[in-house]
Amino acid sequence: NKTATESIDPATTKMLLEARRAGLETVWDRFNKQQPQCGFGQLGICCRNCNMGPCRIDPFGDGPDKGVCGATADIIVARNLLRMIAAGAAAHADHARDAVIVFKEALEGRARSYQIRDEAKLRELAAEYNISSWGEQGGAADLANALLSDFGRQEGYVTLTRRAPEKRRKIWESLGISPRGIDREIVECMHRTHMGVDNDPLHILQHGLRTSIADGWGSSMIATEVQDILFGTPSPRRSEANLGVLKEDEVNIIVHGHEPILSEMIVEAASDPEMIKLAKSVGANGINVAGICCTGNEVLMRHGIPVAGNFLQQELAVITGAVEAMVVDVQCIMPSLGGLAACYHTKFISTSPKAEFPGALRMEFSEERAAEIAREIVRTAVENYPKRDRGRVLIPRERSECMVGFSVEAILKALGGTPQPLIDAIVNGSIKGIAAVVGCNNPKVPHDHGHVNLVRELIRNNVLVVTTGCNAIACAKAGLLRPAAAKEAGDGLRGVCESLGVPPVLHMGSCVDISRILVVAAAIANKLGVDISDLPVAGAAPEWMSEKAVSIGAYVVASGVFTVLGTVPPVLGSPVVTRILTKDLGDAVGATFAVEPDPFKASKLIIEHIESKRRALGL
Ligand code: BF8
Ligand code: SF4
Repeated sequence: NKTATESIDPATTKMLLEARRAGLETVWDRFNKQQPQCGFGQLGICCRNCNMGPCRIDPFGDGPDKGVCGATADIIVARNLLRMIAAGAAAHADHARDAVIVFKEALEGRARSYQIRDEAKLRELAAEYNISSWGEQGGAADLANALLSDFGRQEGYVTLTRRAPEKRRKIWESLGISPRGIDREIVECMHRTHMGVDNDPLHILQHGLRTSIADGWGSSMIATEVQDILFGTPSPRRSEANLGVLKEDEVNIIVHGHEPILSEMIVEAASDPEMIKLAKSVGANGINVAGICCTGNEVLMRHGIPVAGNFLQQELAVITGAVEAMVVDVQCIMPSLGGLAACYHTKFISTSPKAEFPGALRMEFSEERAAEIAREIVRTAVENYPKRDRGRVLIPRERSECMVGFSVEAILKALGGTPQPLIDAIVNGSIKGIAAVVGCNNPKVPHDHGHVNLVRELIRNNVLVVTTGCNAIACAKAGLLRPAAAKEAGDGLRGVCESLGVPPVLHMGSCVDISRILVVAAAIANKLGVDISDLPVAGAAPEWMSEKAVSIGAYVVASGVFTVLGTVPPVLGSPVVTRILTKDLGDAVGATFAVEPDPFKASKLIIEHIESKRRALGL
């Protein structure tokens, strides 16, 4: 049974069988057609950075050991990795910038569909940015401009890096990796990797850390803060996850991508009584919005909108034959969707001025006309409902309950207003430590296998798990985000969860919300008067695939958190780069990367790490 090696999620294996029966190609088929994948690429030793190339290094040592310009495998691998970080950091920076622009336009009255939903957070952020004009007219607009200035900052450092514990900032300072402007670091990545510029692997990777810090403590943190201000800070709520959330008798609209700027408006338009009336007039019982990927996480966290699946399920959602519209913005959207949607009645609707796709119906979004465009999109979906071919509808039954919405504020509230009870539980050992398990799916790994097994092992061993991104969706589908999942946890963690009524795995949001995890880590470190690298915490990305994940991994390690990757990054062609990432970084930033595809072994690495940090703290 081939599908068993492709996914551990029964809804996914069912839909994959259906895809094959119908002769439709999915990501797994294309992955198989790529086998064997290029060994030079896997090892990171091909370079196309100038037109004397492309060059590649012979990993066995009999062929060329340098590119035409003289670049060694170490230089080529380091440069390629830096370009991955640049691309990932750019994705988060552009996302954050767009959120700030909407915030600014909302304040100026141009983006009328958007409001301020969290005034308290707005004031706190203004204080952090030293907006002294606060209270007078224009105070909030000054904050918007101050946020924007972090992107092009020419003096000082990215503002929110101040949230990092002092010891951490000193480490960055001494290594020369405190990030200056967000855009500046990304531009400098491209400059340094141009032919004939930065040619020392360590020096190249240092800049990678700096760029990634500007992502984690800059772009991603700004995106989270501004989205909370505009759409509300998440609080605990219940919902459901997996393809079974699609409805047989309703108009199904999927929001897929990353920016809540769009999905929030779609959610609002879909609940408009006039739209619901229209849906009834075409024979549907209502309008059902469901998410995929991180924009799904955004509306799940804030509104309890159900989530239809994670990254590898996007094509399968179309193959249910029950989706009237798949509405996308940016990031992690497969260009195969247009062709697939054409095999069904599904409208594949692209909305971002930045992202066009073959076979997409273009309904370009603008902040000024946000509500109007969202209504047009919803209307298009509703009017498409009568075209659904009932004979081809196959919605798998699987849907799991979940509890979501654990922002930092929500966690503090659950703890009674202070992190002290959590710290006490860590000190007395009922909770051994905290692991952030995050990241994508990747067809190199059986879908969800890495995620679910790693998380299960960790909670069984009394490690509290915090999650975001596609890992969070995997956990939701596996039932691990239910308070009842405390039964699967070790006795200590179980006791804490049961007394608080929370799950042993806390959904903290989308991938940009990993910034929330940094804030929690900083708060605990500050409370204990230590550095983040002293804490019994770890990170993991069991099925990562995107360049954003590379930037995230880099800033998590640069923040002092040991991180285990489940898929191998393209660095093994350089013994020097591999040694820096897995060893030397420990001396520099107090944390390293490890690579372990087996989730059971990865859990052991994490637990050993947590135990050693506990011992060092005398716990
Ligand atoms: O930003 S986890 S597959 S959806 S990149 Fe993409 Fe990866 Fe999912 Fe979230 Ni994050
Ligand atoms: Fe080859 Fe050097 Fe040009 Fe890269 S930069 S393609 S290694 S010559």
